[in-house]
Amino acid sequence: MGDGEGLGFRLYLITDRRLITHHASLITAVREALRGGVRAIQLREKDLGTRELLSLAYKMRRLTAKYRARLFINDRLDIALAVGADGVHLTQRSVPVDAVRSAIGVSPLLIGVSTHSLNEAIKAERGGADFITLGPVYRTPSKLRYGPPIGLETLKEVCERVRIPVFAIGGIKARRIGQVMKAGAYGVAMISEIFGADDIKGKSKEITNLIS
Ligand code: 3NM
Repeated sequence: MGDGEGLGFRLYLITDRRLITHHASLITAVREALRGGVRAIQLREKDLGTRELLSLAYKMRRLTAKYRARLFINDRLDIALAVGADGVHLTQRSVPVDAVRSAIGVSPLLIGVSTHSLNEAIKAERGGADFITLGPVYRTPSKLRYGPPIGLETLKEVCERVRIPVFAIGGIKARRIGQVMKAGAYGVAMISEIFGADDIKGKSKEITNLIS
């Protein structure tokens, strides 16, 4: 994938069903985002057991396929393969990217990796990641769970040092897209800006217009 040609999306929407307050369900909320132009969804519902997650993943697969959007499954290669997802998204605690890469052989499954520093970004690229998220760029409401913000300077440095696409993550809002793209990000990954919006479809449209 090298320079990112063909990835097909610059907005990477990550799920968190606990944030869905204005919609009946995560499925409804994701449908609104897809209607607003989102082309890649990462299913990330870490508290669900395997069977529940699998059942939700099948639903997401049907829904995203209808909109020709890509589906990624957080951490779980087994579930990604079972539902025919487009990719798996690995964390720093997942099975390492090189092991997943060799396990999937010639499969076209895409591999995204969450990274938080230049060192992790370089390792992910060397291990065979198709793309990375890098963050948190800004302070996120989620209790600094992802560590202190790395800032725009680190984002810029990583974007200069790796060739695979870098998605800025962590506290990304519509008003900050200009600065992260200027720092060299290929795209943005977000949760609350979209799933916390009253109008998920409208917010998705606004953001896809800003980055395409
Ligand atoms: N990963 P929001 S930050 C899931 O830095 C996630 O790797 C991060 O949520 C990382 O868009 C983050 O609401 C939360 O800030 C992103």
